[in-house]
Amino acid sequence: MISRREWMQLASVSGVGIILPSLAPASAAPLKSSAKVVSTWDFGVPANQAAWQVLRSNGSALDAVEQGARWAESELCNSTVGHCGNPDRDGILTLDASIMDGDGRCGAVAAIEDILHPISVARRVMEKTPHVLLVGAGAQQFAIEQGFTKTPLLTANAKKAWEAWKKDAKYQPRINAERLSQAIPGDKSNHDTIGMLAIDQSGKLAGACTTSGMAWKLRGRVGDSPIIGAGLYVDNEVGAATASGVGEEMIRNAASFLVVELMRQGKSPQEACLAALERIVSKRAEASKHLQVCLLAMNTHGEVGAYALHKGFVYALCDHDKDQRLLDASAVYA
Ligand code: SD4
Repeated sequence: MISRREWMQLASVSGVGIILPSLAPASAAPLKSSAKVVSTWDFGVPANQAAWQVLRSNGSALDAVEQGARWAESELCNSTVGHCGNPDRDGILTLDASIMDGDGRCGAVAAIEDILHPISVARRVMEKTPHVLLVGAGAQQFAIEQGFTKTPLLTANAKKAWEAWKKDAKYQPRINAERLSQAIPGDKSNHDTIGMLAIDQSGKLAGACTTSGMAWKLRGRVGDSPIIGAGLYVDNEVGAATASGVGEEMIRNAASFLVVELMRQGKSPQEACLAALERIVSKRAEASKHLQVCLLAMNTHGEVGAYALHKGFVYALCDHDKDQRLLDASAVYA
């Protein structure tokens, strides 16, 4: 197993289409059809690997994206996804997640505290309740009822970063702050969410999205990631889309739903992502120059496309045992 550090070193080479090592066990049975998993950012590579283990053993896309997202929530330690995430401006770490099956079922949790795997709670919301979205204390109560353990998650580093930030607390989202090579304590590292889309061997789609949201957000702020249609949307008849970046823009424009609807009208995933970004720009042209929005889409044929407002968005693709790639997305403001 390649360590996260090694993946990140590969990623930092940052070329188009870096081919990464084979995932196939020597005795693996051939795949029946073209399963595929894609996800946002460079940590998508190892997260895809977790999802791929499910897809290649003929598991469902839904199980695959849950496993991929779980990897990011607990195995990754960065400031914007899962247990190492930076807290809100009151020093409290809150997590957002959603999951959606291509048949239209979906579940989500927002602003949940001290639960390691919000994506699995989101799945329980989908499967065990008549609801779609649970928030805050209610989401945590439901998780505990479902057997999840309450675990204090805020790390010492995240607390230190928050204390440093408080000294000059001006909340200012930054473009691609997560791509800075060095993490500066108190830096406003605001973007980084894993959005993952998969198609399984039977051609069914699913998606997952999980994040700690924006560092130093107002207490109670919910981003796009747990909002079905904003941070994630999946339809077995058309395709799937997910998002990363400043969530308010995705919510304002129902961005993931918009991408899927544009694909339904005949656009390729890439064209649909671009057209959705053009809509975002047309609504808030000035703000769009300073905010990052990243869209990733896949259609039912397994075609993948991505686009961002600004340069720096990379996504990971795994489509058969010998082909893991990290790709640079095109940008509106190149
Ligand atoms: C949010 N979209 O909470 C998330 C943050 C993010 O890359 O994606 N960062 O707004």
